[in-house]
Amino acid sequence: MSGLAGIDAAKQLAAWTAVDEHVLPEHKIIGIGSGSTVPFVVERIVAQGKELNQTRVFLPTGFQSKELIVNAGLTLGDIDQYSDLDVTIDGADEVDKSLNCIKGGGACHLREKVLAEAADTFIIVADYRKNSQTLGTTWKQGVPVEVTPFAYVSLLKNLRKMGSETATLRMGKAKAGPVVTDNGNFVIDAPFRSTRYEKPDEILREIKMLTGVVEVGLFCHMAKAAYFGNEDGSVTIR
Ligand code: ABF
Repeated sequence: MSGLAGIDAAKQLAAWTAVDEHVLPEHKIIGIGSGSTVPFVVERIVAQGKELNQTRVFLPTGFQSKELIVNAGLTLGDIDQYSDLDVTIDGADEVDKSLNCIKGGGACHLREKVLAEAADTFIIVADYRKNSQTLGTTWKQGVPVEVTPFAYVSLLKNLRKMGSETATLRMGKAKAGPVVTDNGNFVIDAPFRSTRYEKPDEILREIKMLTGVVEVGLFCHMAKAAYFGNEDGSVTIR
């Protein structure tokens, strides 16, 4: 490892190990996720060599991911043209014992889920802070829900009725206005009581049925494996 400290070293370890095991020479159509661990995924892929990477196409899950691919000199692909991916690697806000994930802290979860579903293999990379038994243990911000702006007020009411009493519209850093996703939508963060997270697929289905919901940041039964870099320089693979 390149001498990074603490959490960054853990992210790099998870990313490098996952790439070494799941991005093989025969893998040509590759989905690149979002967040702060994924840059280490791209650096490891670049290290596999220019010649091999010239035979590959890389699909982004949002603006940050696109910039990563372009700045690394990798070939950008479009999901319209490359709808079947070999592998997608992405970060997560939290992962439970069954590899269900909360994703969307970066408001990219719609495109992340599209690329995760379109891939033969979907892999999660994260540092040790994301490795939980049950969702909601460390990630307290709630389930990210991408919503159409027209419906956000009614959705706040319906999510609160559903048990997310503190559901809130995600505001930009300057609080000047709501976060707007790459798809032109808003995000509502919907926290639930801890017991509800024991069946994340039930929360997912209930939220998804609400009118105005575009996508839910719960990825259930999708990841094939998760790689967690640990503080002691080891990696946990689940
Ligand atoms: C992304 O990874 C998002 O879904 C999530 O918010 C983010 C968090 O991961 P990291 O810790 O790598 O920034 O895919």
